[in-house]
Amino acid sequence: MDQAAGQVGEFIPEDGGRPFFHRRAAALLIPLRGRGTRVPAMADETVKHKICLLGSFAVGKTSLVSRFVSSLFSEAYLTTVGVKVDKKVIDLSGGPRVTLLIWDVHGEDLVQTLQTAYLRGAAGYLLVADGTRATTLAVVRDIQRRVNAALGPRPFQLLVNKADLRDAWEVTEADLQSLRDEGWTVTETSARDGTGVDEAFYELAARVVAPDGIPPAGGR
Ligand SMILES: Nc1nc2c(ncn2[C@@H]2O[C@H](COP(=O)(O)OP(=O)(O)OP(=O)(O)O)[C@@H](O)[C@H]2O)c(=O)[nH]1
Ligand SMILES: [Mg+2]
Repeated sequence: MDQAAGQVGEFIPEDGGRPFFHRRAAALLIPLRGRGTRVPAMADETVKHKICLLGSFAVGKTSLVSRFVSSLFSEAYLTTVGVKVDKKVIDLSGGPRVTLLIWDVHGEDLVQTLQTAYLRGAAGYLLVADGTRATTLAVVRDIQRRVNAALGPRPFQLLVNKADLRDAWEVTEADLQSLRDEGWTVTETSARDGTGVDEAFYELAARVVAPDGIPPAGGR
């Protein structure tokens, strides 16, 4: 993973969490500032935010990341072992340039234990369900409860994936409406044809960088 400094005087911890101030770098910069010297720009000045993709196995987490980061899709199913970290720099309209560190965590079901170590430092997360399997919706509900307990409130949203197979969906509109009624933001996506994918990542990123740090209603 790229651990280059995000902003001058900041250090990005290994787990991709929020940057903290690096005293040694600050000490080097203060004399320069005192003489009115321009502080040289560093190569990568974006703010970095870690987000996680969480959900049952085979719902399409890896495929969604691949669609978002590389505009690619594969029919092949290669289960993720552990975690895979990708990076994408995005420009939020009217907002800052942001580097998303995207943690694609292996799938899990109700009987497994969520690896909370993967969550450390996450600024927000995407829950992923598979519209063709209603059980995957129960899984994300359970994951959300556990992430909330582990991390505290963070912006999140639900992606109900495989929208290109809409005719074969077990998940009903009523299921999704009841989640919306609870304040969840729900987006139907297809990693296969790209439906909703960019929108979902950009919307989460916008919430993560919300100026007051408080996501709009529905983001918790
Ligand atoms: N039709 C369709 N198939 C999809 C879509 N997204 C993923 N798939 C397929 O679903 C299977 C699983 O996709 P993955 O992206 O590997 O799923 P995952 O959630 O990362 O799985 P784990 O790593 O095991 O947790 C693959 O065969 C993909 O091609 C989609 O939007 N539509
Ligand atoms: Mg995967």
